[in-house]
Amino acid sequence: MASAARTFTRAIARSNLRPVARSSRFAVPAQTLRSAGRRGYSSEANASKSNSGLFWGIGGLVAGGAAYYFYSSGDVKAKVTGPFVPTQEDYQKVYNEIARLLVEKDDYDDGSYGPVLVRLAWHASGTYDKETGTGGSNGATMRFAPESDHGANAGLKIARDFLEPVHEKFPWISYGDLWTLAGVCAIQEMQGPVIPWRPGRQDRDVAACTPDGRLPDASKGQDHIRAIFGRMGFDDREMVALSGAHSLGRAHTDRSGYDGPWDFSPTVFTNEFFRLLVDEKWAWKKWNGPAQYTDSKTKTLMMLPTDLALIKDKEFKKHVDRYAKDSEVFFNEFSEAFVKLLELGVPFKSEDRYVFKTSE
Ligand code: HIF
Repeated sequence: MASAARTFTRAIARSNLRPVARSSRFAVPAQTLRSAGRRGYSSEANASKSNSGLFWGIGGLVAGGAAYYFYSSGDVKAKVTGPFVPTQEDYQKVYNEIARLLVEKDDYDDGSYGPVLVRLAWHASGTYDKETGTGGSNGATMRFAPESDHGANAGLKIARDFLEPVHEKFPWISYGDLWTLAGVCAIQEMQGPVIPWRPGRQDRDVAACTPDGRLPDASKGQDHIRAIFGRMGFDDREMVALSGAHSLGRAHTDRSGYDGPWDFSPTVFTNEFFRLLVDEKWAWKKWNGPAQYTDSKTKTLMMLPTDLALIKDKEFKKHVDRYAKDSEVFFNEFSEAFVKLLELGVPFKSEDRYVFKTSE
């Protein structure tokens, strides 16, 4: 299956796609290095107004103070006598391990677990309700039924299981932090924008599970998108920016019932989703499955009814056009919106965010 990813990558190389720019706000050095064809970079400084300066600071006490974890990894020999307080360096190790597994386990879907990790991070976070302050990635309640069985979460066990060995290796990290960090890692490793991230989620028990129906229904239109993402506190611009994540991955008939990828490079983060929305002709797919669109030219791509709503609605369309034209603007605005998504409802103790180095 890894060859499928390569096929897609080759398809990009063959096509006339514009080069993908990375977020200048977060990653000017990255952009330079990536455009020179290199994979690794460091982008520590200038992550955002609120996080300039501190990247090696206190990560917050782990596991609510109840359990103390001690360093047992080979590289730290000293006996630690107090509670383990992870630093950015420790979280970078978690990042590196996820990145390593993404490369190692390439026999899945289009050659990467990256997209399904992004979906896990988003579904863990997207249950947030600003009125009640409930839901969100704090708690990682998707570990439990009924939330794990909610229709919208079908298939996400694959992502949770993928991350289990990482949790075994770094038992001090909460699942909420692990899942969101994995989403950040996946986006960055798939050549997306830098996503500054901060720790602080604490796992909660089954009682904190959110009711079914908080995640979006793909068969609906713009009113539904505004209702769901408005409940989380997003505005139109942010809703459209987030939607660009559908440049990643695919739909599966045995999960949502829908079928197919949104673009020709489902393991590379690009602004292709927007370009295809405006450049291609989309028609209803003729099949026995749920109503979805397919591109008239190749009939190999797909769009959900909620995706098409982004060009049917005038206010949404303005942003679709902006992002289709300018990948750098999209990368910047996506990053800001995704940071916000992952932080909804989390009682952070620190304002400081970490920017992780991508793998070499
Ligand atoms: Fe998705 N999304 N999403 N989504 N999504 C699917 C897959 C992915 C919606 C529906 C679906 C967002 C918003 C919405 C990803 C990331 C994000 C699937 C297919 C459906 C049906 C699932 C399957 O069958 O495997 C709806 C209705 C949304 C509101 C408009 C976010 C913005 C785009 C918030 C977001 O980040 C990713 C990644 C996938 C691919 C998963 C995979 O396994 O490849």
